[in-house]
Amino acid sequence: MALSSCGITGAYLSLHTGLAQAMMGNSRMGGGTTIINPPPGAVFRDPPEAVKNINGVYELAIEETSINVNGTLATLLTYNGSFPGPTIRAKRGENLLVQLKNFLPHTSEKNILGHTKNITNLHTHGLHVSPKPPADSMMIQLHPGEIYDYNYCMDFEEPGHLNFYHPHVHGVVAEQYWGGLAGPLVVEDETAALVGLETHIMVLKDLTLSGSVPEPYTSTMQYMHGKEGNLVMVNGQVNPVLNIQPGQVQRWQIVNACNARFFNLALENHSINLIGTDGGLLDKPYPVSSILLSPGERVDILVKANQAKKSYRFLSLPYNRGGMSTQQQVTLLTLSYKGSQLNSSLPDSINTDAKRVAMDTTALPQRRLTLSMMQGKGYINGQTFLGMDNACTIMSHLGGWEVWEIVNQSGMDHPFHQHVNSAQVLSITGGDSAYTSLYTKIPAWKDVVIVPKWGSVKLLVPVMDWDGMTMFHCHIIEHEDIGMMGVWDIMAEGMPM
Ligand SMILES: [Cu+2]
Repeated sequence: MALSSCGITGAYLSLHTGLAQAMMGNSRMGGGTTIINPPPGAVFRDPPEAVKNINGVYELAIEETSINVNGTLATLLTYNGSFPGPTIRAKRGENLLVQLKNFLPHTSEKNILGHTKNITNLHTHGLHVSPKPPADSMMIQLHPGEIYDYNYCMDFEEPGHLNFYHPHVHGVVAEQYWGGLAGPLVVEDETAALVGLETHIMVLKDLTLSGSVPEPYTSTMQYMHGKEGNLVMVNGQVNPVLNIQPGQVQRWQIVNACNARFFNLALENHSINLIGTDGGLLDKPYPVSSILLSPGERVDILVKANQAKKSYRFLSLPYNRGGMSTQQQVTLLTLSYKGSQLNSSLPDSINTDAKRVAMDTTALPQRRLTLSMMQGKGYINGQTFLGMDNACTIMSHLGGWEVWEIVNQSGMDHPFHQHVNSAQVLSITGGDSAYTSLYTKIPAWKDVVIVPKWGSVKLLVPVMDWDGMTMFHCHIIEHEDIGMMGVWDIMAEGMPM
């Protein structure tokens, strides 16, 4: 039996919507869509920049911190006291050094899934780095009080993309992520095409507070649904005001760091010019009127202030991700024209290396991964994740290409994420036609792709540069915690399968 819209949803939905309306002064429009349209808030802030210590190491301390969340002092989980975490920057060819310190309280308390709280680690989502210790290994676990020195060789990294870091200990990720733990990780550009543009990082994150703490997980249904917060924030701010000069072009690097909320991004009266995706920069700007951004996905866009001199809302338009979610229209930020006229133009060309891979795929290894949900658990090929040695496991040989078909046997969309290697999208069945026509045509590299409800996706997956044990999973974080995750065992060349 797969999850579909069901009778249990009513009570949760009315509570959810009621809370949102009470806190935000929201209204409802036709077709069951809730409008979250808070008044313009404070001046937009980029996340703080992380600073290396004298040894060239980024130190990240995970701790409970009192944070002003839309006027309420709340205890969140933070990296270095910041919500979202500070921006880490790295370059191709260097070694990225990060020291992670778990300063969470000692506890033997278990969550409702039966996993011990406050154990954590670091996943560098989007980096093409080794999945072995001391790099992006999911087997590293830090108990409270423990410190770990991560070292990521960036020799094979693609320049010019926004990634992010967050915890990845199975069973407790959703709570830690919901509690505040996510931060941006930029791989610097090597193109001259974007030099001099005013650039902003936008970490999209939602949260519902219960008193002064993030609303706790109290039911399996919350894991099945995935939590969506009634506060929808950009860099921890509700509807901040970002100024732009008339005629100016700005670059926005955006990551969806929500547990389960999908965005359908649109800027009133303006085109969005897509120049980069999860895995790097595109060959040229692609103008779109709106673009879906599921949990874990990133977009790199250019916005040109070519309209009348006033304010415009950056919105998330209604989208039905299925299951039990309501459709919402959310105002994310307000773009305010201010200052003297500029005459900036969009670049014609961005990344001349960006190409769609032209390859006869018929002789490549073909894999089929089916995603399903049942009775409080998530499954891939009928197996729920119970550990690295007890999960859906695929074995690949380093140095080749593969075709993965991801099939969704449930009534809600699942954003499918594979670690280490980004892929190109060959085809998508079902879902949003604009998303499909975009990602099956442009030279994009993706590590998260929406697998539409009852639909499927085919990916062309390179297995390059790094061997070791890594993961693939649904990036609705709750679904990962209830087992919609598998192991990708990449064998070094010459090793027998
Ligand atoms: Cu999912």
